[in-house]
Amino acid sequence: MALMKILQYPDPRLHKIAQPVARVDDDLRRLAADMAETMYAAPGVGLAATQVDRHIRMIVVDVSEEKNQLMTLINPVIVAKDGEAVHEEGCLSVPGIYEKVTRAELIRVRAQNLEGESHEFDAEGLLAVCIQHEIDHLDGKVFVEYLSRLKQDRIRTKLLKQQRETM
Ligand code: K1U
Ligand code: ZN
Repeated sequence: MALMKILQYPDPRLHKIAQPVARVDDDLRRLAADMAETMYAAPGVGLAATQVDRHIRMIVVDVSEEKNQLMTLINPVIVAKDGEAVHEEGCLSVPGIYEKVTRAELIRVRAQNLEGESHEFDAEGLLAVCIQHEIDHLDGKVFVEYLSRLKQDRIRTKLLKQQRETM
């Protein structure tokens, strides 16, 4: 397994649209394992393939306290949504920035697993927030895009300055 580099906002590659996964094979399973290792090391509770510059529709998520409930979702789709909830979100591609975002409270998700089998499940709370945040990444959307233009500009300026200082 290997740690992968996480793209940092405002990298334009974060806005690429991820393509559907056509075949679940050993290469994909290796990428999923590397993404999980990268997420746990960060540490984070989710990671989308987009964030490691792989533009395919796969995410990893683990919102458990014990870090023992890893979910790998391939071609995830939200098939139903209900309610609204506001949560504070962070993003491994936007380090040090935490902002409130309104999203659906309950979602029903359809996805394939690492055996290529399709399944559906309901999610709420942090799991629902995290899955919506990660699917946004696959669609080229970063959570700061829910904020005002002014806040987005401030975040962009702050992160570009940080990136220049650590070069
Ligand atoms: O997509 C990402 O960058 C991962 C992101 C997922 C997320 C967290 C919170 C709300 C929405 C989406 C993160 O994991 S940010 C780091 C974080 O929130 C966290 C890190 C360690 C323990 C608990 C949370
Ligand atoms: Zn993110």
